[in-house]
Amino acid sequence: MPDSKKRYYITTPIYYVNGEPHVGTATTTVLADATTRYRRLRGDNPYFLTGTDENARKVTEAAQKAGQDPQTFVDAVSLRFVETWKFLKCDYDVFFRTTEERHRQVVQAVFERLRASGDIYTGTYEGWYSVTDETFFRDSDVDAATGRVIETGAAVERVSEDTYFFRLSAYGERLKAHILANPDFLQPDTRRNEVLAFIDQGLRDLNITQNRSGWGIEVPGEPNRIIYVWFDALINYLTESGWPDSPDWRTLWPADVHLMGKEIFTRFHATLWPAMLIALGLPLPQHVVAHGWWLIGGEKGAKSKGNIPAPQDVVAMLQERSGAPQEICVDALRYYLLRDIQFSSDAEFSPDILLARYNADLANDLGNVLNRVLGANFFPGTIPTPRADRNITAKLRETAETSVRDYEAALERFDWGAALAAAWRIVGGVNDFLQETAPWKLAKAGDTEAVGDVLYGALEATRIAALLVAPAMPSAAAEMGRQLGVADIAAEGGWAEATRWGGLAPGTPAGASSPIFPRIDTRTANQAAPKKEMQKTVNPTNPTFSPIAPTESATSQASDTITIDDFARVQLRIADILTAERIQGAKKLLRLQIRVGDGDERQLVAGIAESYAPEDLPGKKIVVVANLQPATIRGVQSQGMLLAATDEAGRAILLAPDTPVAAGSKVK
Ligand code: ME8
Repeated sequence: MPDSKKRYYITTPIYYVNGEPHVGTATTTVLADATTRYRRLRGDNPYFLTGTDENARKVTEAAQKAGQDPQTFVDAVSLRFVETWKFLKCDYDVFFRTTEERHRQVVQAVFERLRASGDIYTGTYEGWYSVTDETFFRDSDVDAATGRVIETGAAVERVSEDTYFFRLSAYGERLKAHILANPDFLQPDTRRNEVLAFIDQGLRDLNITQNRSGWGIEVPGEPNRIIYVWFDALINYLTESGWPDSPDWRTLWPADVHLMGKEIFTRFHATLWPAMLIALGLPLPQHVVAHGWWLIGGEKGAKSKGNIPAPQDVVAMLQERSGAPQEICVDALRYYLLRDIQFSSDAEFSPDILLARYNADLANDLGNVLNRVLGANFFPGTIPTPRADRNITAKLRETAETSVRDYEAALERFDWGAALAAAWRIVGGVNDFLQETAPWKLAKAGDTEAVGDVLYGALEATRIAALLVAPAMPSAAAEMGRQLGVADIAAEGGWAEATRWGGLAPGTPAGASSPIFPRIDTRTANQAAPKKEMQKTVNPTNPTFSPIAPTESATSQASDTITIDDFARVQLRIADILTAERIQGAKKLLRLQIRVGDGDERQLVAGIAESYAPEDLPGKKIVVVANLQPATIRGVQSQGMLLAATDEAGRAILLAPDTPVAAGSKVK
């Protein structure tokens, strides 16, 4: 490593190669990649490690099942991870494999040091081992009736052997003191509390060798003993730094953040690993952060169950449905993973929600915002010059500035959902701004200078939104940059400057504009053919894909309450009724032509014929759900739904704004 300065070191778990990558493992890798890209923008010289954990027993069992020798098997599956991360534009600095010789040497060096210091000692282990979980369990962890681990449901085997222990029990108090003194060491708080409770129960010394030979890292000088795979695997983060021999190891160590799913947090990354580091006299990582799981039909998506889709299949489905280029669909998947993965809870992975996010957030909001300005017939072709003495953009500018601050604060917690929500506040701000300032009217009135003020404000705010989006969706942001005439929307190290209002250079020619995320027609979403794509999931042992039974979708498990995010997905808008007519043969229905903002005229079918005469409706303002899946009612297409109350007599009463407000205005 040529750098002498400390780098911002980000890691994902190193994944077991007993099965292929899927949207679960992809989530942590995309979280790490987006964080790396963000840190690069900030000039923090990040370093991103991912890789594979290859010495596990479950890996040899998977190789056996596949009829391959372990090395051939791990080489092939490991390559699938490399390919998948490249496909998802995850631009890591190192792909770490625990079968590398340099790693064996460091693991053995750690073992020797800790044996010399008395932290590793010999004893007899009597208890349970689960190969699925690669974890030792005590009697109280196992359901005697089923012979399975209570927490995970995994099968166990009885173990009784002379072995080596790591003196974990000696480190509980020091670890607790560190956790209490560093509130952002373990995140989120719910998990941190879980770890404190786990330590309070008393940490027990851990069996760290297994009596077998062959695949795995040997105890130094003892070919019949293999070092326990978790003791080996955790050390990967340190091996990469070059410790202990490289003079540069402090350039990477301590790691800035270890990212992972919640199941490997409490027992391994938040207790065993820091205890090993304290025993070695090494500094602890700055942050250890766990996210929740993707559930599939309410159950954890896992490669051992084969119930969770491969990212490539999800992207293929999006490509087929949208017609957008592959890299744009990759960005859409990245967006969904980052936006909807939860830190303090689990979330359902659902193609329906992905499609709803795609249409609402990407096609409607982000992808369209530029087109609304650059595609308008009054756009002059180059970035206009705003007049310095006009403050028409003051509110929009403030929205952009607070959103940048919110985004930064969210990313201090690695909370990409909140960060992206902040970026979307800018996009929403631009749409509101256009609605309020109505540049098309200014253009009609011939006020070119005022049009310039508005267009500059809208484009500048969009540039800042594109910058915030860039770490999550690099290809879409680059395309936005191209349309804005900005050479490098995400220039390395230019964060402070780039987030400042006024970065767009007046006079620069804009690129040709076209919608980046073509809308997906979701009317066919529930039909069998397209859904089949999503039924392809990862086969745990075979590097090809195999279909499995369809799973229940998230929408069918709705509970009574919704989150603010759920509500935010419903786009309520003010609309003007243009025309209204009866539908032949349908007593209750009217066909309405409505305008939902500039250039957005559509037809909807409403069941209000018994309450309103068609001739009374044109000119009325109503509230509509603008992003409702289109439907065909009595052979008439309906794009949206209007809101109406029902009175005691069962009559429909249209909801309307209490003062006239422009069509397209948001209702929230
Ligand atoms: O545990 N939802 O490897 P692993 C969200 N080799 N994330 C998920 C997920 C889901 N349903 N399923 C998996 C190991 N993940 C060890 C790690 S590190 C020194 C050794 C993600 O292949 C999540 O990051 O079982 C989880 O922690 C990881 O994959 C587990 O990967």
